[in-house]
Amino acid sequence: MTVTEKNMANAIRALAMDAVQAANSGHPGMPMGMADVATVLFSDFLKYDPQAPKWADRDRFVLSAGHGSMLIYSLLHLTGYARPTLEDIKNFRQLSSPCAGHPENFKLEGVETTTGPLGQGFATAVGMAIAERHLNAVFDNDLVDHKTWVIAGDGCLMEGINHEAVGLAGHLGLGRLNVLWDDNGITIDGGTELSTSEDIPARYRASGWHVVSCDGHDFDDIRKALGEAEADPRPSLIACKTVIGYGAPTKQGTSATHGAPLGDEEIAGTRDALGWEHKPFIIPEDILTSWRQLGATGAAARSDWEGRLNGHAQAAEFTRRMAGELPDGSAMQDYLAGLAKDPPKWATRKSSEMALGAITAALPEMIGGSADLTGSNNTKTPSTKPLTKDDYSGRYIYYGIREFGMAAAMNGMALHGGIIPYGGTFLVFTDYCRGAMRLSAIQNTRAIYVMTHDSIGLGEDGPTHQPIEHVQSLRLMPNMHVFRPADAIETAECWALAIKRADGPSTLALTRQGLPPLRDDVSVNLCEKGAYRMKAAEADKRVVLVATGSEVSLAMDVAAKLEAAGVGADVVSMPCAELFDGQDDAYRNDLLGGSGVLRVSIEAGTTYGWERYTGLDGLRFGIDSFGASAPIDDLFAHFGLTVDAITPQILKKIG
Ligand SMILES: Cc1ncc(C[n+]2csc(CCOP(=O)(O)OP(=O)(O)O)c2C)c(N)n1
Ligand SMILES: [Mg+2]
Repeated sequence: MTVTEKNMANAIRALAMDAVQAANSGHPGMPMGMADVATVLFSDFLKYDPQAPKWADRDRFVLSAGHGSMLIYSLLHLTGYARPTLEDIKNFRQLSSPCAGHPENFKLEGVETTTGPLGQGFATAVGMAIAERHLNAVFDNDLVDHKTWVIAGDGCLMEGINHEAVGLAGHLGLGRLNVLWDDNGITIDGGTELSTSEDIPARYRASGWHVVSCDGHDFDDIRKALGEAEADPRPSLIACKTVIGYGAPTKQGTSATHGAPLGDEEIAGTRDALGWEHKPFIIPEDILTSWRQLGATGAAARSDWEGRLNGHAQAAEFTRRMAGELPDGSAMQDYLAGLAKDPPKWATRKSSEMALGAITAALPEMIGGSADLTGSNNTKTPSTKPLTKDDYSGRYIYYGIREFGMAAAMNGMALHGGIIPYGGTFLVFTDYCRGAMRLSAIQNTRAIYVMTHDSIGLGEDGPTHQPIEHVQSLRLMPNMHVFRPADAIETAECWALAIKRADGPSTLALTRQGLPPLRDDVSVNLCEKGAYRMKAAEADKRVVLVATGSEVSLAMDVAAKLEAAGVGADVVSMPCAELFDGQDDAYRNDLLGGSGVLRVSIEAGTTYGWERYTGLDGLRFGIDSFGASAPIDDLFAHFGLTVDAITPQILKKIG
């Protein structure tokens, strides 16, 4: 019997409904609705090789509608990836299985990015498409020549981040980005008419996209639409009219199929309706063979590409960048030596700019940018000319006022490989980026967030712009390293650590205001342990002052005052609490321990959480309300962050 495309698609449907039923949780509707479209994509369009899932010039496929995870698990299994096995699929959503509730890129090769928070997969794919064009321009067609395909649902298109992603992709003319929209008119609450009356194609066209539609259950029509999308020089939206839960006799076309098992009776009815007589998790030999043959066809393109790479003059450099390895030698040594000779009084945002000057000159894989605050974030360097529609070789992206879109695109670039992205905005607007920063942390991406104006120290812009809880709340995020350097040398050291960190994101919290230099020794990167003793007590040690960023110099002044009163005080600078927490007990106790010693924290943000280092009997100086609009000196005085306000409280406490 010849295997029809419908049969191949039905294999996806069956795996999806049976796995969800077995797990007694999950989302069968989306994979069943998009099975036909996905079958065409994986048959005739997507460039992939299950034997070499990480091959650099593969097309990137992003399942932005991550709740439909059984769609990608089925496809990976059927086309012959080593994982997931059928056993893995049978254990869908169980601890032992890589087939997690939502696709996780660190669990399965072939899953390019972790998805689930709607809209972010799409926006991440924009970053992947930028990375592809950039590397194509820097290298050539022989090494980099692929597309980015996305499956997105109504939810992905409705999210606010979609507007940012669509605007950016249209502006940059990312013609190799093709989005297959699962246009099923259904979300969880019911029909999309409950919540939207937007003319989606018109919005995309107005943003410079090409839009085409098809009947998502007519193979020829799907093929025609995908072909048109592929040929069009603009990014494409392919509106695939589908029926959610296709095949389920009483539930298809309704939100009942979205996120719950269909139930035994409905599943039996679906088997009848689809003509699928096989038992759960049984894929007939001929259908599996057809899928495996399809999966095997990509090997030729991959080996052709390997041949081109092997003879390529830039093979070593391309391979280095894609592996995320840093070039030999230190980008920083000369720069640091210069700082040590004549330590400057810069704001740390300025110090960051100067450090970046050295780093971006040495690391061509760095692509910077800012969400319309280039002159404030100090993210542009002489080496990073603009990346534009007309010149993708540039290394600086004007993201516009799209903080969330920027952060998601940074993830996409990092995940694509070959690029180390950094991007800036005001620290307070990490609230706008947070969803993507969290996915950076979950996915271990080397994305570097340059967040300036990091406290009330920014002055007159007032409470809407003054971070209070931000630094501490980012520290709460697992796998996020938060750096808050105190002067130009610490800033350079923190940058070096962020770059070196291949398996996770970093946030640099940087000041608007100038800061006095505190260091002149650059022989060792003292920030590497997260915290270090900047000044040792001269008189008998009674106090340890722990501070970060702009408050380290304040702590030094407080310590001087204490010493003058005969009270010995250490000052510990803690530029990265996460790194400090990773040190052994001996190091941590040496810095903060000692009985009878009062521990005091000073940070111009929430005091919440500082008990961790001061203990309950310590003192915590910070700000537990919103800020205020005033000149900087008035603000620090108003919030009690001055030598005169702090010192007497310490003296009183130690009696
Ligand atoms: C940011 C975000 N908000 C909410 C959810 C919860 N959620 C998961 S799927 C879904 C509905 C999505 O509708 P659609 O994209 O049309 O998917 P379909 O029901 O068609 O499969 C919602 C609200 C989520 N995953 N991410
Ligand atoms: Mg929908």
